[in-house]
Amino acid sequence: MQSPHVDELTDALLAMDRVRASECMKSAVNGGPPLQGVETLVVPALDRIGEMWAEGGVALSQVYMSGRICEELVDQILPPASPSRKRQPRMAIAVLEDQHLLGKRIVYAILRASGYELEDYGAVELDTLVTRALDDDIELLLVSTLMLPAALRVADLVSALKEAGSDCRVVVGGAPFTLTEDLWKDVGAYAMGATATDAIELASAWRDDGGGQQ
Ligand code: B12
Repeated sequence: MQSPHVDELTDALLAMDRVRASECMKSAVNGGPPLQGVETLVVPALDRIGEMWAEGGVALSQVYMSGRICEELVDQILPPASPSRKRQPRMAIAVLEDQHLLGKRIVYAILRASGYELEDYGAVELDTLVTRALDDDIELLLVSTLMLPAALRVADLVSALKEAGSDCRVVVGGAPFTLTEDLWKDVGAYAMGATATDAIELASAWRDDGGGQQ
């Protein structure tokens, strides 16, 4: 469901008006769960701005500033981390060969706020990601990609981990996977998440689903 404030936030972002954007966010959250504000307002507004940019209607600088302002808004509203952290499964999150960091940041913050402990590898190249996941003995690797070439590289990531004898499950998310229904299966991912909430469900389902039984 989309928030009725999406048009207003889109206008404020394109005008690079931080104050109006922040007020809009506050009205949308209005005492409710902060994640809902992000999923129903920030994601659709940025999606719309991305489409406008693809059609030549707005400048890349406006897309960039919209992303930056949304990062600030998300930092302001996401809840603090839970004090009793869940350390299972051993998890990490990364953006693979891409600089679209906002989605990863939200998924990371939401998982931590829900009590999960996980490594944040930032934006990394394939080789670094494989090495770090193996060194840390990661069991659930969350990978965010927003560009198609990066999404296709997940296939190399999955084979490199398998070749090294790892049972690590790779879960993917981001625009290419939401736009092309079966892409996550084609690249050999274990699962795909369309929202940050899906990441929580995937982490909690890990054990019920046979994870960690070796
Ligand atoms: C903001 C933005 C930028 C900003 C990024 C700022 C930042 N700090 O992140 C800037 C201006 C830097 C940028 C640059 C570029 N961009 Co850009 N950008 C966008 C835009 C408009 C929004 C992305 C975003 O932040 N969305 C909001 C976040 C919260 O949503 P999200 O990432 O999808 O994450 C949510 C879910 O997907 C999910 N999720 C995400 N990851 C994961 C992972 C897991 C495991 C799970 C469970 C869930 C999950 O949870 C999140 C919360 O709900 C998109 C349009 C779009 N539809 O995505 C284009 C878009 C991704 N960009 C695009 C392009 C082409 C570029 C550039 C190449 C432009 C250029 N010519 O330079 C560069 C490349 C930069 C690079 N090398 O990475 C294209 C990609 C096309 C393609 N198919 O490859 C898009 C789709 C625009 C378009 N319609 O054409 N961009």
